[in-house]
Amino acid sequence: MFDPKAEAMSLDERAALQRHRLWGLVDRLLAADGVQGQRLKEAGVAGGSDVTLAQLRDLPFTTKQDLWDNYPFGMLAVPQDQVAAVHGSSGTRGRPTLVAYTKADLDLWAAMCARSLSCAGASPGSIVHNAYGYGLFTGGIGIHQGAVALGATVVPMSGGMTDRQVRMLADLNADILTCTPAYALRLGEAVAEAGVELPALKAGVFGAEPWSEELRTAIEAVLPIKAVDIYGLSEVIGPGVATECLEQDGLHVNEDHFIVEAVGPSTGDPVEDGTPGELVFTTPTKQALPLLRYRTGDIASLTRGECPCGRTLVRMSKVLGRADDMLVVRGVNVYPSEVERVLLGSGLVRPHYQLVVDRRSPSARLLVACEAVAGDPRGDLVHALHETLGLTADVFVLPAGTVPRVEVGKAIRVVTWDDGRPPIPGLG
Ligand code: DLL
Repeated sequence: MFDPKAEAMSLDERAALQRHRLWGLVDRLLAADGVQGQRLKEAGVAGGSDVTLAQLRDLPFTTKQDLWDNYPFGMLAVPQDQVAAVHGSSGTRGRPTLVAYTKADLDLWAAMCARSLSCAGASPGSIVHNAYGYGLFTGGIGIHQGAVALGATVVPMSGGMTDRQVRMLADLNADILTCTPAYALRLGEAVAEAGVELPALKAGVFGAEPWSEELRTAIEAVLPIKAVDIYGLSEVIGPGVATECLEQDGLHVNEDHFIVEAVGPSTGDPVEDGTPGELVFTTPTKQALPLLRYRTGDIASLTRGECPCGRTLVRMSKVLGRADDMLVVRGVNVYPSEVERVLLGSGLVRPHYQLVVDRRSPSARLLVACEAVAGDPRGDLVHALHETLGLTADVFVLPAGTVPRVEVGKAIRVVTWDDGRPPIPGLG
């Protein structure tokens, strides 16, 4: 563990720490008198000492809309000259979301990412091949700072130029690979094509997009590693909010800095542990952009109880999907990751796929483009999707190597076909 005292703390001790920190956060938000402070006042909160941990659930939520409404710096809780860096989400879904960090926030973020890398077995002296994109996106620079804080050697590859990535992986003997899961798969394929062996590589820390257990199996089949999941979002800090350890049984949430709740996406009321809900985070120690009960839109369940690794942190399940990513096809609601599970779990297709929602007529159709391992799996896949998910889909088998691979950025699992030519060739 990077910080055993914090990660394996007794539950009572951690609750006391959270309470103390929450108190400080409420006071800072009230003093900043921004949108969050004003809502607290409207809710009758006059100071941090008014709020216990159990009362957190009664405090107002913060949403992405608040960040947009106050774009770019309207939600700062420190003077702007204390901002050391800005980052943001890729904004592929529309408007960019910008977040700010003080120097202390950057140190916190580095420590969180160092914890994540340690979760995967990295240690001082490790060589971390970092193929997350560098730039406004938090993946590249976040993991980079974490590797430095850990005392590892970081290779700042960023995404793309896959041939060069394979060369560097082999030449520098990296033991840890960090990138999106879709790119890990592409790299695995490229390593095999190049006929290269990577005996030093031990683990991969993959996140920034949903990925199923079946995709994990596919990645572990093409790379000689244990693949662990890392979760985070720019608004909360970036990568390093939660990470799986080598037990691969849920992601440890760094709840001494990110207090997590799961709530019903439509009700906003807490759901029981073990039940999927929308994750909500409070950031009691962040300075520039502290958030109270931030609604992520990400759906996952929480589990408490000690892990064999010794961490006592609450665990979140893999993210099932985002509330706004759910597909509604002929009355059936599914997350793309559920379709992924069925496709990859069938063993009939290669682990590259693309979902296309055909909206050219009023009743939308779901088209699934994939590559067969052998023969013609269409009938079996249509049946499996219907049996498992109740989903009616049309399956298209494309020639090997023609389903688009992700080289840079997040995988776009679903595209829409509104009119004209199909978004990828080969769909009838
Ligand atoms: O994706 C931060 C990150 C970078 C996490 C590298 C992990 C590794 P954003 O670009 O702001 O930040 O996007 C955040 O991505 O709300 C989720 O919907 C999704 N997401 C992030 N990690 C996971 C994951 C980064 N492990 C949004 N599983 C989040 C599923 C994930 N979805």
